[in-house]
Amino acid sequence: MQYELFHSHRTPIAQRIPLEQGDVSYYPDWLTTREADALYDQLLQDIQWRQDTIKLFGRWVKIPRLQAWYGEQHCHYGYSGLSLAPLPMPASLESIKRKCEKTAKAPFNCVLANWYRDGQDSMSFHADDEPELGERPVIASVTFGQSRPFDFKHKLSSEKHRVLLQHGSLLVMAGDTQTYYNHGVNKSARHMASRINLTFRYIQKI
Ligand SMILES: O=C(O)CCC(=O)C(=O)O
Ligand SMILES: [Mn+2]
Repeated sequence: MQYELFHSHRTPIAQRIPLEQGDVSYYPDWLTTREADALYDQLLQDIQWRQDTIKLFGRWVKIPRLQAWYGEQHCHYGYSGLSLAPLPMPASLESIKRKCEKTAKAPFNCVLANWYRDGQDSMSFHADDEPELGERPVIASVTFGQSRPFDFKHKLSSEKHRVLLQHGSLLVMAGDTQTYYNHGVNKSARHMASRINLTFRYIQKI
């Protein structure tokens, strides 16, 4: 039997992020505070967190956060010399995945989990534009814990936009967003508590 974590059937309220060539919607109160608090604790336990090493300019370095990769067996994830085989999703991730599918109106079959332990943990600017994600991928990003600024930077122009991703929020990136923009989470000199982010994706089976 599938277990459901969510009992509220509210229609979440979307804010459109004003990117000239992107398609990004932000749902600040996607989860109730109670749901988000409970899931934060559950995910810290359920996820097999690891600190991976990547090759940067010829040197092996530890990435500045912990991560884990879950999904269907054919879903492989890799960059900069790192290759991750998918673990099967625990019930908590499956349940969040189904809720993302309802809001984003798109299917997902894998998720990258990131744990930013403090303000020194970060993710550098990148686009989720790997060929296995297909053209114009839909990516659903769910945040728990510390709010952190999430920055968009146009790949060719000087256009920039910042969104503060709060506890229990959902950000859906679709359309040409990955084609035209990079995104990232900067380090912060201020005190930052811990934050978990989940990015659900869909990898085609070929
Ligand atoms: O932590 C975040 O908000 C961003 C994560 C991200 O961009 C990714 O997993 O590709
Ligand atoms: Mn990303």
